[in-house]
Amino acid sequence: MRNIADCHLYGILDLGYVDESRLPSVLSEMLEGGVDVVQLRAKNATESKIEALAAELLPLCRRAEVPFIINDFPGIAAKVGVDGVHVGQDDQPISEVREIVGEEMLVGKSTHSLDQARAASRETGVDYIGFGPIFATPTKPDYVPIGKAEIDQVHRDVELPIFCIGGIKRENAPEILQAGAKRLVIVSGILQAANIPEYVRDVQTLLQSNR
Ligand code: TZP
Ligand code: MG
Repeated sequence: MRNIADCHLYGILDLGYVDESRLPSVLSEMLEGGVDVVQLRAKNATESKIEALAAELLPLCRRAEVPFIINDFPGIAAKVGVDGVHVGQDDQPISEVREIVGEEMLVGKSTHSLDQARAASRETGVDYIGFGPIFATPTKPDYVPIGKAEIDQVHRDVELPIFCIGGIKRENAPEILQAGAKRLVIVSGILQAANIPEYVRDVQTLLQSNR
């Protein structure tokens, strides 16, 4: 299993973009392209549905040795035995999440400003952060975009792996990397790509030339 510090491209299976019947094939294409870490994000699904989907998708990630992370539900993450859980600013405190998932599981936290990123890095039990939205995005409306200007500073201030997120596409990835990003999350860009493996490979090539 890949270490989170060695992960540079984070893909999210967001049920807002993919019908659940297509999840296994879309995930297979993301893995074929070489995504490093995958999250299941299902904002409007029931817990039992998320649990069933996670149990179905986990073996595909295991075969590829790619960490599989569940958004929002530490209880489901623990029950299915996935590799991680991702929580937001308004979810349970990390200490409670850790009580549910234990010490081994990856725990990620969303941050939406430099101050939140610094705070998350001081919290015990956070393994990585998401930092965004960098740009406004329909995937996460109602959030004020951070912009590119603070990407460099967050990498100076925070030692955890930082995944920039929000409005990032293959087309604008170079400018995000130019601004100091080392790791990217792409949701709709990947899920709406005409050729997912090629899209993922192209972004990985950009990320690799940035190291
Ligand atoms: N958190 C901050 S922005 C975002 C999340 C979950 C959505 C990013 O989606 P997209 O489609 O890559 O802009
Ligand atoms: Mg959440």
